[in-house]
Amino acid sequence: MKRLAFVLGTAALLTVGATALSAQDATATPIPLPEVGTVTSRIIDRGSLVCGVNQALPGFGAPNDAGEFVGFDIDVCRAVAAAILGDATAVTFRPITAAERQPVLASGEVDMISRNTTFTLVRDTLWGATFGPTTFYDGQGVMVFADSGIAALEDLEGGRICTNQGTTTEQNITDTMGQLGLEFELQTYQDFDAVMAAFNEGGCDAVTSDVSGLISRQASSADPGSYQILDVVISKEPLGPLSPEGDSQFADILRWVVFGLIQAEEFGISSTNIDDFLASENPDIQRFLGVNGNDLGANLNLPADFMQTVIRQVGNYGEIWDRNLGPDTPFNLERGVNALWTNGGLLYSPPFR
Ligand SMILES: N[C@@H](CCC(=O)N[C@@H](CS)C(=O)NCC(=O)O)C(=O)O
Repeated sequence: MKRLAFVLGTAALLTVGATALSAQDATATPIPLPEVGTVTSRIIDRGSLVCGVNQALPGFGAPNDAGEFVGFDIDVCRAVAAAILGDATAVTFRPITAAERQPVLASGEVDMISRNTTFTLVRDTLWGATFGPTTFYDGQGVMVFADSGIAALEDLEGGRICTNQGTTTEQNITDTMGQLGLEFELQTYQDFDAVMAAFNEGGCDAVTSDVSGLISRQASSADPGSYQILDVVISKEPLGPLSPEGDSQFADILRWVVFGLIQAEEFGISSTNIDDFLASENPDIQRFLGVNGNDLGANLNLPADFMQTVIRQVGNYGEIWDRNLGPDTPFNLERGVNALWTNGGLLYSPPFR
């Protein structure tokens, strides 16, 4: 009886005070909705999201011929801006090297980073960062000249392997070569342009980085056929966006916007067909789109239809993939493990409720 009274009392309170909580959560103790956090506030005040990005990784983050930043990671910044400001173009892109990621996040120079960044325990704790969901499951590979005769890591015994500083890449290659009992010389450079310059001048026998990065470099080079990516993956590199640790409200927005991109693809909701779903009778879709009285957006201090804005302006995960990395691009990447879980991949959004 006591418990029932509690539940009924809670339900009554919810009806009056916290409409943002959905029906499934009616037994949860109502707490005030989160305050707008410091990072979200400064984004709203300046009318623009400052996003730390790559400027040298075509397909993921790089300026196009018109000087506009484009790429898979760039679209993640745009999706967050669409959710908070209602405008996917309200982003100030701040190009950063790998080694600059932690300092610019700590100094508050950027609101978030979306720059092929591997989620690791040390970064999550010591960088003062909160990682969002993984947007691209990757692994570290090795690229050589196609005519080098190098076909396996063993062929790099005594060789020079190059990569850029401030990356997970340095430790992985050192660990792997050590475990195989292979001597090698590691040469590191400030950015990957310098790595490729050294490689092309004969200063390195191989370059190593995330496979996505190697494919990007190979496909956007003058002579892709002159390079060969070895059939070896030496690490797990789950890449995703991150935000400053101090603002959990902004971190929640980032997390749910990324999940929303994935969930939209699972629902089959895209930028071109979204209007067909507005009258859907599926309660999951109604909650997701913020229609029929649903307002999950309030839990994030966002408009009820924030995911509608994101999808209309940026598209779902699959659209973002195709636009930047798909068959009509020089990269033509397979979805592989980056397919939806329903297609045998790893992409899985928790429920929007
Ligand atoms: N995922 C790794 C590597 C990130 C990284 O910096 N990759 C290189 C390799 S493609 C890159 O982005 N280079 C572009 C540049 O030098 O600006 C990490 O988080 O440390």
